[in-house]
Amino acid sequence: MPVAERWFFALWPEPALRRALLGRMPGWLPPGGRSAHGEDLHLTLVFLGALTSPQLDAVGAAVQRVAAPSFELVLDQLGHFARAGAAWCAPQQVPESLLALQLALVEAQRVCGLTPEPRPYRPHLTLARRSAAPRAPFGAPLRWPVREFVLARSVPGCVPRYRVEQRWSLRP
Ligand code: 2AM
Repeated sequence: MPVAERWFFALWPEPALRRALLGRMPGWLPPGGRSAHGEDLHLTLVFLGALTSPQLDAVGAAVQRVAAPSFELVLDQLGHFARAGAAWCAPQQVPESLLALQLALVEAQRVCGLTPEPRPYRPHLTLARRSAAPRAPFGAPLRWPVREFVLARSVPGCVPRYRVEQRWSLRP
């Protein structure tokens, strides 16, 4: 059976931040893991999973009602989800605006009849899978001015693995 495309809302780093992350990853990550492709680096807001075409249309319409301000993220922390074997980076301080945006998108998901993820939201960018924990310090914080969010999908069997399908600007 073919693997279904999976959809998710995310923050997608600009090329300069992507390059900065990629430049540091070899120093951060222990050998042996599977590093993310540079173009796949992102911070998931809401995981939607497989969607039918009508569900996709409904999600697109519901998101038109989301009005959220721009904000800045300061990436300054490395971590590891041991069960998933995922090494990640994240902001230690999670801005209220990020949480408000994430909640608004969960609400859009809910009004479309989709079931939100029951686990608590832990914003992060996955750097590598099948990885041990990062051993190095983060180094100087990386600032990320967040001006938009995106709807992306996984493309099974492809590298890079994810495609951005739609973008929405945040209020200046
Ligand atoms: P991860 O990087 O921590 O695995 C696409 O799969 C994106 O959605 C990934 O960033 C992934 O987070 C996230 N995601 C959240 N919940 C997921 C789930 N139940 N299954 C797969 N991916 C999920």
